[in-house]
Amino acid sequence: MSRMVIIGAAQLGPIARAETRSEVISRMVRLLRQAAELGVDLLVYPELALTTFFPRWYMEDEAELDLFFEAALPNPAVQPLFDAARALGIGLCFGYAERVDDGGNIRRYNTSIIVGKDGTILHKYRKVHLPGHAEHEPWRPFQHLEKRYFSPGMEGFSVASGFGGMLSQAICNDRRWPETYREAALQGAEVMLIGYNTPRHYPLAPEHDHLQDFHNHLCLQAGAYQNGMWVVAVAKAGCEEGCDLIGESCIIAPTGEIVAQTKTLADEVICYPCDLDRCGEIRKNIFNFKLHRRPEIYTHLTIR
Ligand code: CDV
Repeated sequence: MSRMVIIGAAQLGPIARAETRSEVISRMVRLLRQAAELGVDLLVYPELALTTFFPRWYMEDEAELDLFFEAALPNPAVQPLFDAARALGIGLCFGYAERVDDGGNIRRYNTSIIVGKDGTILHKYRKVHLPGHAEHEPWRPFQHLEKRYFSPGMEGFSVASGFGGMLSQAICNDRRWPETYREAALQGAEVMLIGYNTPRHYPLAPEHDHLQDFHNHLCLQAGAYQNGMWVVAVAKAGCEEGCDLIGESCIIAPTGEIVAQTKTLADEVICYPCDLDRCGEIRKNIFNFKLHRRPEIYTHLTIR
């Protein structure tokens, strides 16, 4: 089996609050068709790809909140994306808001899935690092209520085999934490797929607003290099309901080099032929975990 996989990043421009699932899915299918022309094997979309980034609004009404969630996937609204991907022979990765009804006990997660070329779900990940706050903070120009609307994923970082290699997923804020990549790399991950919604304005430290693009690539490139893995990072970008979201979606080689990057803040596809054997350039050498890691010394990480 070939170890070359053409991975695409399907950046989405802003999604309005009033935009329906069908309208969003049509946009996603349009990008999928562009990716097919480029020979893409696996197409990656952003975090919470099916709706606007709703944690920016405070909502008390659960029925209103649930409009942004999926109770099951695939469902009739999302099925056209699964059908088109299967017909074109392309795998998918996308984020969505997941609502679980466990015998009347409702839990909500910020979730992402990888779908194989045959339409089966290969991997599911629930966001571990939930940023923001749980209560309404009216002083902010916009809310970031992930801590209110989602439970943190307790399954942690895991891997799945597919597309000739080992894949893992993380979501947005996870990309800033080195443990994310290392947990996956220690399980053999060769590709990390990450969707994000990152406002340019960070109300707690606005003096860092001009560094948002830099910090985005800084942590993604470090994660790729320090773990010898491909990283595919995909934005929801542009001015969404008055909130500016950064773009610069990119594909990063295990050397830490950006090999493809979007140029717009709108719907846009980029891709790159990722040779999974290139992970060895780093993992058999400078970051040979077996030879050089010293977990017995990292006691603050390994002992609670
Ligand atoms: N969606 C996110 O997780 N956004 C965060 C912001 C709030 C800092 C991020 O890390 O990009």
